[in-house]
Amino acid sequence: TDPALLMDCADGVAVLRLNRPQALNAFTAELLATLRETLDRLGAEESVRAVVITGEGRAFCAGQDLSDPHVAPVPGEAPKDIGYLIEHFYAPMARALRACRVPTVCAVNGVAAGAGLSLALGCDLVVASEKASFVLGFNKIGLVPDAGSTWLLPRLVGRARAMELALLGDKLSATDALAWGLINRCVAPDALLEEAKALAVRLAVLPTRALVRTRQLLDEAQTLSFGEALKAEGVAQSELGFAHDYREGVEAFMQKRAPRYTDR
Ligand code: T3D
Repeated sequence: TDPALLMDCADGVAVLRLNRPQALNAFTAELLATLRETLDRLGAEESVRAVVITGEGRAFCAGQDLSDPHVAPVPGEAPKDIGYLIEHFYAPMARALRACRVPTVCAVNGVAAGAGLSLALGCDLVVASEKASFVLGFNKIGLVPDAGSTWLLPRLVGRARAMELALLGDKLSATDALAWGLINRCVAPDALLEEAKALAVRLAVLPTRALVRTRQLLDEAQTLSFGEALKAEGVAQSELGFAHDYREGVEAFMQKRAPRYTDR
């Protein structure tokens, strides 16, 4: 059988494809572990400077595979501890994504449901096909949103819209998702991968370390006061000020040439 996660690399961009199309790319524990390990590994590979995540087939990802008897309830059997799955598979994947040492772009090719939506929103930039849609759906199976979506959603769209998505669980079209500020771009299905790759290539030639530090600062500032955020910016700026890429960036600007960034 095909591996559940496919990868190819070109121009400093690694493209990851969730590859369980027959199951709408639903997550298994194995797929979650592979995704986490892959994100960690790619972040440490010098030749990789950005990651694109997309799905094979008509869906992006339907969230947890509810037909997996190891996880989902089976009639007549005792309930399983799904907290274990969250702690050891979903949370580590979400953390690896948010801590990835290179920028991430999601190319949402079809429906993103449950933790599939969390995966998409956890990326730095999100491009969706006009055919894509977003649905939390946890409300319909008696669970709470997970894999980071309780944190991400209200920050992206505000509490009112986050509550609507979480409590009603309606499917949001890609055009509405764009209008709501949930995603960055909505493009024709045929243009999706090229658009996502083009954004990733742009990110790949920028100073990786500064980009990743920027993500970290924006995330951390959510719980800081204005004064604390100013301090955190100062710490990061001082660190980057000693690094190669700052010197290279200014030098290239003054010499009117393209910079060559290398810091990680
Ligand atoms: O243990 C835990 O659950 C904890 C972990 C939590 C993390 C989570 O992500 S929980 C949330 C799990 N996901 C969902 O609840 C979403 C369920 N799926 C849907 O709501 C819909 O299928 C979609 C909105 C994703 C797509 O709708 P649509 O109309 O395009 O397709 P469909 O007809 O509903 O589905 C097509 C097939 O895929 C269908 O099977 P069939 O009838 O062709 O044999 C459907 O059962 C199957 N499928 C869809 N989602 C899943 C799935 N099979 C297993 N797991 C799924 N998540």
